[in-house]
Order: sequence, then structure tokens, then C-alpha cells
Amino acid sequence: MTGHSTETRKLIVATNNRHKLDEIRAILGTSWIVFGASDVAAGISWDETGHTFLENARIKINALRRHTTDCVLADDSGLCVDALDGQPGVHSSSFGGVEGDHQRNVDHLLAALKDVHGERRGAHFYCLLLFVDESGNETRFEGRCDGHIAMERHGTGGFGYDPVFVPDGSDVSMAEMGDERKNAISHRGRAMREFIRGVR
Ligand code: ITT
Repeated sequence: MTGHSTETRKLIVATNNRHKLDEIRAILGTSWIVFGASDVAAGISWDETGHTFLENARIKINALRRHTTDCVLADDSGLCVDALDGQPGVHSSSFGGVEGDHQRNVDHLLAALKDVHGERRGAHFYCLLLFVDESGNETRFEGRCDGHIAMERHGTGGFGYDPVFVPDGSDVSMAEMGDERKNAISHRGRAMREFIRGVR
């Protein structure tokens, strides 16, 4: 016995992005019973009007806490491109003009970077996790993954900008590396391992 509680707690993840939810579930294993936003409130949505990852995470948490007293975790994440002064950042999911349209987002990014070459294509993924427990106590975790934007898409795994993001130290894109390898190095994987260490 380690002395830690062996009770499995319920965790509501304030996301409508099923890829994020799958990644979070895979990283957590069996230590939490994980539900998505729509499991708690069918059709729930929110306007991400915040100017920072933290503000947007708080919007998601507040939307869910109207429907549950269980622990809630929000992930606000995005791609920050050096040559675009950190854009799309908090606007990553609607960069191409249509919210959640990953195809358009990647097309728009490749077009914006068409005259940018070599080392100037640096970028990083960032993930901010905001956790609120049953009593309303708040904890934050973050993770980052550095890399560069490829000239074209490679691979079909993952989601979002994965086909054009090549992490430092890798010769393949995040969409070519498989879920386990992605989670081992990704912004979300890093932030989630901080969460696991920090929340018991
Ligand atoms: P929820 O708000 O419902 O969680 P969302 O996809 O809108 O879903 P965000 O507002 O946090 O989530 O936007 C994150 C966007 O950043 C996401 O849509 C992708 O475009 C990009 N992104 C974040 N993590 C990514 C990852 O691991 N791989 C590829 N793209 C990612």
C-alpha cells in the first residue's frame, strides 16, 4: 500500500474536442473515470472570447460547473508560430475562418508561411490545464512542445496542426508518430503528467 486513496474519482473534461478527450483518457489510464462536456450537458457550447489561454480555460470551466459538482478539467491549447509573432495562439481553432475546421486552419497556416524558410519556421504548441476540484479549489498546469512547421502535410494521425508540426528531435510530424509517442512529448502530455503529479 502506498498510503494514497485508491478511490477512483470522476473527472469532467470541459471539451467538445474528442481528440483531446481521447488523448487525456489515454494519459490518465484508469486513475480517473473521465467524461466529456457533452456527457454532462448534451449540446453544451461556449464562446471563447478570452484573450489568454487561462481566460478561455476559465470560460469552459464555468460553463461546465453550472451542470456538475464533480471535478472539472479544462484544456486550452494552441499553436504559436515565431514568424507570425505567436499567432494563431488562442485563435488556433478558428485561424482559417471557420471554428474547428482543421483542414482550413492548416491551409491558412501554410499559405501564411509560404515565403518563410528554414530555421524561421519555428513554432511551439502550448497547453494550459485548469483544474477545479469538488470544493472549487483551482490548480493550473502547463506544457509546451517546441518544433517547426513543415512545408506540407505529412501523416494522418492526431488532429489539428499535427500533420505540419515537426517536434524538435523528430524527423516525422506529430501526425506520423502514433498516439503513444505523441503523448510522450506533446504539450498536452507534459501538462497532463504535471496534473497527475499535482492532483491526488
Ligand atoms: P474545446 O474548446 O472544446 O476544448 P478546441 O479544439 O476548440 O476544443 P481550443 O480552443 O483549446 O480547443 O483550441 C485548440 C486548437 O489548437 C485546436 O483546435 C487545434 O487547432 C490546436 N491544437 C491544440 N492542441 C493540438 C494538438 O495536440 N495537435 C494539433 N493541434 C492542436
